[in-house]
Amino acid sequence: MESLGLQVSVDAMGNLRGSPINREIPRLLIGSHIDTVPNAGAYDGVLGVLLGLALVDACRPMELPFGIELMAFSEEEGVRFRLPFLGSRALAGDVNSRLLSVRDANGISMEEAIFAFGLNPQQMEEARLSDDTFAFLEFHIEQGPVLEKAGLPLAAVEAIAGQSRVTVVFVGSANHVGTTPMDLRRDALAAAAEWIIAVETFARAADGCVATVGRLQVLPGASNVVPGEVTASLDVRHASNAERKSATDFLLQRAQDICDRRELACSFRTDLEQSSVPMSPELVTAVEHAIAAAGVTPKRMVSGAGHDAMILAQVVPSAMIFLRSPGGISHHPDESVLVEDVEKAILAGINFLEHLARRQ
Ligand code: HGY
Ligand code: MN
Ligand code: MN
Repeated sequence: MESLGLQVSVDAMGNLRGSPINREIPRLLIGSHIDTVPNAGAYDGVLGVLLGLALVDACRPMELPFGIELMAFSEEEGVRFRLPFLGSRALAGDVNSRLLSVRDANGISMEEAIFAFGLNPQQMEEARLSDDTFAFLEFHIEQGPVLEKAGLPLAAVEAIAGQSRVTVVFVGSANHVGTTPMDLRRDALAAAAEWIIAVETFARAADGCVATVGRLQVLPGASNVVPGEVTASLDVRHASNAERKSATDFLLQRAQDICDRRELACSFRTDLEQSSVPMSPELVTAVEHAIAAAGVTPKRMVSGAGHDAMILAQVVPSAMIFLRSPGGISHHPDESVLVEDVEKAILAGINFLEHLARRQ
């Protein structure tokens, strides 16, 4: 960023920003996240930051009537605090004391973690998006099979599917595995396992719905103790908010029914209710034209994965350009991109900047 003449700073939520020196002109924000998931690939998020750098570099001779601010968002995935989009929420002015009080698995609050990192959460207001930002563009890998199946390198994202993240706790009773007869057990892991199959069975039959139990904590976690308590994560996605909510309600009711029959207790904590978010229709059309001008058949699609653009879209017109994911693989070390697709993305990005320049 510094080598491109940008002013580099880290804001109170840990976002790394490269801001144009000239603060008098309107600016376009380009960026994505630099955190990721455990055992991940090398492109989810960070590719969008590097493509932003490449565009700033490529457009230097263009004398654009606007500046480009680069953003490397912190904590988009929500792995540590079970809450995603923390960096982009700071730009949207959506960080409050309740959020800062959320604690990680070691009991450390978000506020304590920010201080420990050497930042000051009291300066969160300064992280808000600057008023003269007129649009946000995020490049991102598709993370699914659609573009590979269509034989296309790029797509314009028209909307980002909503997501519900709920923590479900199954409470039975721990006991000795050798002395407790099967009909006298209240096995929390057996109950959770029955529910996990019910989640998969439901989602397989529900058109356009994906539902996943990705994290399981089993207590006390010894092989010779009947599991007394299981904490499970539920992640439900659907392009329609109503369908997603009814699917989530149905799956939580299934957990309750299974626990009632097995004489266990269960409790739910909703960690995230994120509605589907449309991208700016005008910018989606501009992205389609920019893709076509790069010699690629334009295609629109909905994103099943969440992105910082769904938070930024609440405060500034936003657009996303997807790049093909070979094998449809993501959140896995085998995640990759094709160099020629990255080249097309830069070309489409330059076309998009020229379109914005003509529009200013
Ligand atoms: O979970 C997601 O949708 C994204 O990877 N943050
Ligand atoms: Mn991700
Ligand atoms: Mn991502």
